[in-house]
Amino acid sequence: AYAQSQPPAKNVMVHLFEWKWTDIEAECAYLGEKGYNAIQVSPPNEHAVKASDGYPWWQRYQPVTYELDKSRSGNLDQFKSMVDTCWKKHGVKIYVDAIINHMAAGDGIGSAGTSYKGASDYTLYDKDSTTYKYSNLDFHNQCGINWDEDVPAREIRDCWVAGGGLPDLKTESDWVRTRIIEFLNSMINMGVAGFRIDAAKHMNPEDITYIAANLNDLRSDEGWFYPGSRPFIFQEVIFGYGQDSKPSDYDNTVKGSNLNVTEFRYGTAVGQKFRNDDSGTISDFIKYNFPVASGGWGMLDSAFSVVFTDNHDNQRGHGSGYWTSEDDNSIGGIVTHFYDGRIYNLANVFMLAWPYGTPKVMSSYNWPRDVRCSPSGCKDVNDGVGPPSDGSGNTKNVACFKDWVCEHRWTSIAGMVGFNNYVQDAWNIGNTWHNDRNQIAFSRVTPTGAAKGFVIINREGYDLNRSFQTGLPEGRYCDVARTDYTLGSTKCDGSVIDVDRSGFANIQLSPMSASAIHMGSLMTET
Ligand code: LAG
Ligand code: CA
Repeated sequence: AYAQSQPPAKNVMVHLFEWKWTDIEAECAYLGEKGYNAIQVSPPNEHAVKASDGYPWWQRYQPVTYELDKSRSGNLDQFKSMVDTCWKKHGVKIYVDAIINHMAAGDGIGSAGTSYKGASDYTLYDKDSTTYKYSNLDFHNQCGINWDEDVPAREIRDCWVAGGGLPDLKTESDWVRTRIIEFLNSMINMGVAGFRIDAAKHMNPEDITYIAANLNDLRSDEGWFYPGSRPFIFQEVIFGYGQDSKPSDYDNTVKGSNLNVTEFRYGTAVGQKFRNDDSGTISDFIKYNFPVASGGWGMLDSAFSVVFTDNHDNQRGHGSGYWTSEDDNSIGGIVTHFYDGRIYNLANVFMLAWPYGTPKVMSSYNWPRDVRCSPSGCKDVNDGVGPPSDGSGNTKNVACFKDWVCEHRWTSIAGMVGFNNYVQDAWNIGNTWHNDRNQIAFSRVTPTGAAKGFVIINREGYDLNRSFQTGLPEGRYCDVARTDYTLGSTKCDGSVIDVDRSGFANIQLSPMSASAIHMGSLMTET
């Protein structure tokens, strides 16, 4: 008899892009049940309001103050309540998207009513009769990054990003560092468990390691984290060929905790193989040893990498996204995103099954994509459109599968989160199979050779019927890629897979679908 095991660890994050705090708080029950470890939330501090641009999503990447009351996602009480409920009731952590490289461009009035003057006057906090400000002393001289040339790292890091518009903070100065540390600690003290460091590529790695080293431990009072827990930090460093500020400059360890890096090369590779552009098929992952624990395919070590099929930038042609040709439907770059439908679904199944990095699931909203092409390339003229709103920049409540795409609730993706948890310690692959084109299968195997999960992906326009060696113990398993399965349940309202006493299973897969079973979806013991 085999006892139904507990998952060894939780590792999957979801980015609830532009969701309001109240909606996230409500969603945490679902996320906890499915086994999600953490949520990346949109920047919570006061930001620019760009009414004349139609309240674009990117206004939140222009910080005005470090006050958390109020951003487009809600006010301070709602933020605190979300952090509290998600962790204490549902075991889901909050990671904050932290914009610390720069401040808002130009002059204006922020989302909480604070006025600012670009690069010369920002009132960060006004607390306990002490006012903390950034003045012109706190910014680098204005210069834009000229990507057309061999750009030295210093220029990438000290010049102003976003076309030279965003005032670049002197993150090397004590004053600036202290303000940033206070800002991040204010959130740690509320129970926040980690940070995405936006535009990390545009800061010196030593500035980030200094800030990281001076952050508080996570909260450890009753009901919070183990004493001595460090924040999970992942730095946004977009890999660019030949560029001087690169991911391997940032994979540091501070106080025993790895500072992770966004591994954009992963999403590019997964997009290329799954989309079947000119760059191969998904069999290549098996044939050419897609990275497992240590790097390969140019990527960092698994222990330093945050991986994703797409993110809020490259799904709409921002950030690393780039345009190819008019007949390329991969608008926003060669990554795959929800517009690709089943291809995207399968790419996420692969990401959540393969033992590399800390996976991040993207959860998007719909927008009226409108791509216009010219000889110099293509652009979505609606790439700035913000979240579903009332027309005055007030975000609507989430309605999944309508204006909000909710990829994290797609059956296969949600089911694969549990798979990923249950196979955490099985960080090798085994029982590999491929058809030299777009069908693959593999087991997740522990260092001592025990299989804990098995997955098959059929990204072809025809069926796949075959007997597979799964490596798993005999029993009846719920297929978590095709069924909305509740972990630990003895019921499977969908497709089951029987593994025989020698570990074989007959599997029938229709076109563009996947199957996955794991020790946590074993429903019967024999
Ligand atoms: C990033 N990486 O280092 C993100 O990948 C990138 O998407 C962020 O820019 C950037 N950091 C700053 O946080 C986003 C938009 C930009 C937008 C910027 C500031 O992608 O398009 O720039 O946020 O809101 C906007 C306008 C620009 C303008 C600039 C300054 O789109 O045309 O020059 O504001 O006014
Ligand atoms: Ca900088």
